[in-house]
Amino acid sequence: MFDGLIDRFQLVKRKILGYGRITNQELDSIYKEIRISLLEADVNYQVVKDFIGRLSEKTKGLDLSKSLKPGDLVIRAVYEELVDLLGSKTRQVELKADGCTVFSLIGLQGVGKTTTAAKLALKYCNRNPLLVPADTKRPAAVQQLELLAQRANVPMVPLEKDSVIATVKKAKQLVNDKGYGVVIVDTAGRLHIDDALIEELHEIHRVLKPDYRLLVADGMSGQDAVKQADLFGSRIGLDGAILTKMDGDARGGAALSIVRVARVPVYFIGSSEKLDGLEEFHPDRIAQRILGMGDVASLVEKVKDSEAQIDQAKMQKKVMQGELNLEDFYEQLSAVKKLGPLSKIAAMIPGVKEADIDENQFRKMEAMINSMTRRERTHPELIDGSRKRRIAAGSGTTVADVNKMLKEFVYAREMLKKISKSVPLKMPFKI
Ligand SMILES: Nc1nc2c(ncn2[C@@H]2O[C@H](COP(=O)(O)OP(=O)(O)O)[C@@H](O)[C@H]2O)c(=O)[nH]1
Ligand SMILES: [Mg+2]
Repeated sequence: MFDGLIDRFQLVKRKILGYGRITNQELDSIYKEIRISLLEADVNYQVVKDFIGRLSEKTKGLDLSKSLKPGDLVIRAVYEELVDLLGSKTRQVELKADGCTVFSLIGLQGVGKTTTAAKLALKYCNRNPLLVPADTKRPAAVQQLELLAQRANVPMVPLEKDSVIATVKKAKQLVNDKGYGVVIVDTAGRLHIDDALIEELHEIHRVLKPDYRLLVADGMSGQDAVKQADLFGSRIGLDGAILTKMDGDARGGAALSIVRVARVPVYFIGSSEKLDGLEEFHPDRIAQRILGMGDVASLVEKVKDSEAQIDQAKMQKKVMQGELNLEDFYEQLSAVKKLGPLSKIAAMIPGVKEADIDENQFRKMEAMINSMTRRERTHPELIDGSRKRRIAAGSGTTVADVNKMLKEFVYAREMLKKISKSVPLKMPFKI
C-alpha cells in the first residue's frame, strides 16, 4: 500500500533530518518536495495546497532556530497534518445494543460492494447478521452474494419475485420476526451514477432506513473515488466510505483526499479478496506508515491475534553468545509466518517496504532447512559436500543455493551477536 508515496516521503524525511539548521529557505524546499510527493500520489490539487498551507502555519509556530533537532519538529508537524488529512481519529461503527443496525453499501459496478458485504457479515458474525441481495441488474450478482454468504456462514434473504423492493421488504419483515442484529444490503452498481440508480437507492432506504450508508469505492481509482463520494453524497447522503483494493498498488490519492474533499469519514479498507480482508482505517497508523515509522501498532495486534509464541529470553541469550542455530531460526520463521505473509509483516517494521522482501527467498530457505536433519540444523558446521548435495536435492535447490544460505546465516549470526552486545536486542519482533 502506498509504496511510491512511502519512497518519496523517505527521501523527504532524510532531507529534513539532514539539515543542521532549518530556516525559511529550507522550509520552502521541504514544502516543494512534499507537494510533489502528494501530487504524484494523485492527491487532489486543492487538498495538497491546503496541506502545505496548514503545515506552513504549524511550522511558523515552532521555534526551529532554538531547537537542537529542528528536523524532528518538522517531521512531527508533517505527521500531525497527515493524520488530520486522513480524518484524525479512527471511526468506529457503533452497533445498536438492542435493535438492528442496517448497512447499505453503495457504489459503482466492480468496486467491491458484494465482496465487502460478505466481509462485513463475517466481521459481525456474532451479531446475528443478515445479507440482502439488492442487485438484480447483473444476472450473477445474487448467486455471487449467495456463494459468499455460504462461505461466511451467514444467512441471505432469497431474492423475492425478482424484485429489489420486494426483497428488501422481505428483509424488513424477517428482521422484525427473527431479530437480526445487523443487516447488510448489497445494492446494484452501474458504470455511471444515473437517475434510475439513485431512485432505486432511495426506495431501498425508505424501506430499510439504513444507519450507515457507506460508499464503497475502489482505492486504486484515485480521484474518481473522491468524485463518486461527492456525487453519491449529494444525491443520496453518505455516512462514510470503505476503500477497497488497498492491497494493490493504490497510490494513496483516494485515501488522502476523500475525507477532506467529500467530507466522508473512512471506516474500513479492503486489504485482500478474501473475506477476512477488511481492516479498520486508522489515520495515525497510516500516517506512520507513510512516514516510514512502520505500523507497529498493527503488528502488535497481529502478534496478539496469533498464537505465535517465541521464548524471547532463551533466544536472546543464544544470540548474545553467538549460538543461534538453524533450528532456532526455523522456529522463529514458522512463528512469524503464522502472522501472515512475511512481506506484509516485514512492511510494518520501520524502514522496510513490502517490495523489499522476497517471499520466494524465504520459501527456498524454508525448504532447505526442512530438508536438513535436526542435527544439521543445530550444528550447521557439520554440513559438508555430500550433505549439501542431499539437502539441495531434497529441497529442489542447488548446492550453490545451500552454500549461499549457510554463508548468509553465519554472517547474520555474527552480526546479531555484535549488535546484541551494543544494543538491547529485539528478536525478531519483540514488542
Ligand atoms: N485485491 C482486492 N480485490 C478486491 C477487494 N474487494 C473486492 N475485490 C475484487 O474486486 C472485484 C469486484 O468485486 P465485487 O464485490 O464483485 O464488486 P461489486 O460489483 O461492487 O459488487 C472482485 O474480483 C473482487 O474479488 C479488495 O479489497 N482487494
Ligand atoms: Mg456486486
